[in-house]
This record gives sequence, structure tokens and C-alpha cells, in this order.
Amino acid sequence: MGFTEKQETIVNSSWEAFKQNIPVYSVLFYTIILEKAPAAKDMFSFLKDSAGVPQDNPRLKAHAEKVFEMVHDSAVQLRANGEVTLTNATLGGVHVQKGVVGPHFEVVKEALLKTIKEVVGDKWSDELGTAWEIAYDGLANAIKKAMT
Ligand code: HEM
Ligand code: ISQ
Repeated sequence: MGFTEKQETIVNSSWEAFKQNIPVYSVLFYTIILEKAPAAKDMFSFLKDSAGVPQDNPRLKAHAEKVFEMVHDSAVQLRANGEVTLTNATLGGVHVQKGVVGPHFEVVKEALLKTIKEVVGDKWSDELGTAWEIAYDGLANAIKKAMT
């Protein structure tokens, strides 16, 4: 079975909830990533010169929002076409140049799922987690392919 209407709907509503408090959720997202992969701090131009995660940095917020927005868009694409096409042709090269490798994608996925868990609170379900995971994996695979 492909990506279902229900899956698209629940990803959609939790993406809307994420957007309600980007300052809080974007800091949470980076904090979880850096807990798991402290060395990743130096990869991000807007993190490397600060102690910890800056609490009010517009570039940090914009980047975090972009990642969630792209995963949401991946869910929409999976529902409509059954596959994910990268719209930004430079994304593979950017990640190669920053030194991103395969295991980093697992770290970002875990952080994304934990952040969504905070976003939805008691509305969390395994079904919701699975839907975000499928959408993320589809997008991550498209980026990884563009990196080779
Ligand atoms: C840059 C998306 C995975 C690290 C970017 C940019 C986007 C993006 C849109 C901005 C590109 C530009 O400036 O033109 C994503 C998505 C991912 C993903 C959607 C997963 C599905 C990862 C992973 C890592 C990573 C796993 C490693 C921890 C970076 C870094 C930059 C970057 C270091 C450059 C940030 C800077 O400007 O300093 N990514 N990314 N990304 N990404 Fe990712
Ligand atoms: C990966 N790529 C770009 C921006 C990001 C922001 C937060 C976490 C991971 C990211």
C-alpha cells in the first residue's frame, strides 16, 4: 500500500502545529541533534561560533523550518506520485561539501521524530511517527542519491 490519505492528513496537521511555535521547536530540534552528534555543530555556519544552541537566530529558525517543510512536502509528493523528486538540484552538492555522511541522516531523523512528538503532545501515535518516518526516508534517499 502506498502513502495513504490518512498519513498525509496527520503529517499535515502536525506540520501546522510545528509552525505555531518555530522558535521553540527549532531550538529543540538542534539541541537533540547536537546531543547525539556533538561534532555536527561545526558543520553549521550559524552554530559553530556560539556556545550551545543560539536561542534566537533567524538563520537557525529558517533552516529548521525548511527541513520540516521539505519533509511535509515529501509526504504530499508520496501521496500524489508515490515517489519523491528533489526540487532543489544543489542540495546533494551542499551536503557533500559540508561533510554530511549516511549516519547523519539517522540522527536527523530521530531528532525530527522526537520534535514532532513534543509538537503534538498527547496526540502522538505510532501511526503518526511512521508517517513522518516514511516521508523523511523518501526525502533522505533522494538527497543521498543526489550526493553520489
Ligand atoms: C544545508 C535540507 C539532512 C547538514 C541544507 C539546506 C537545506 C537542507 C534545504 C540549505 C541548502 C542551501 O543553503 O542552499 C536538508 C534535508 C535533510 C537534510 C531536507 C534531510 C532529509 C542533513 C543532514 C545533515 C545536514 C543529515 C548533517 C547533520 C546540513 C548542513 C548545511 C545544510 C551543515 C549547511 C548549513 C549552513 O548554511 O551552514 N540542508 N538537510 N543536512 N545541511 Fe541539510
Ligand atoms: C539539516 N540540513 C539543514 C538544516 C538543518 C537544520 C537542522 C537540522 C538539520 C538540518
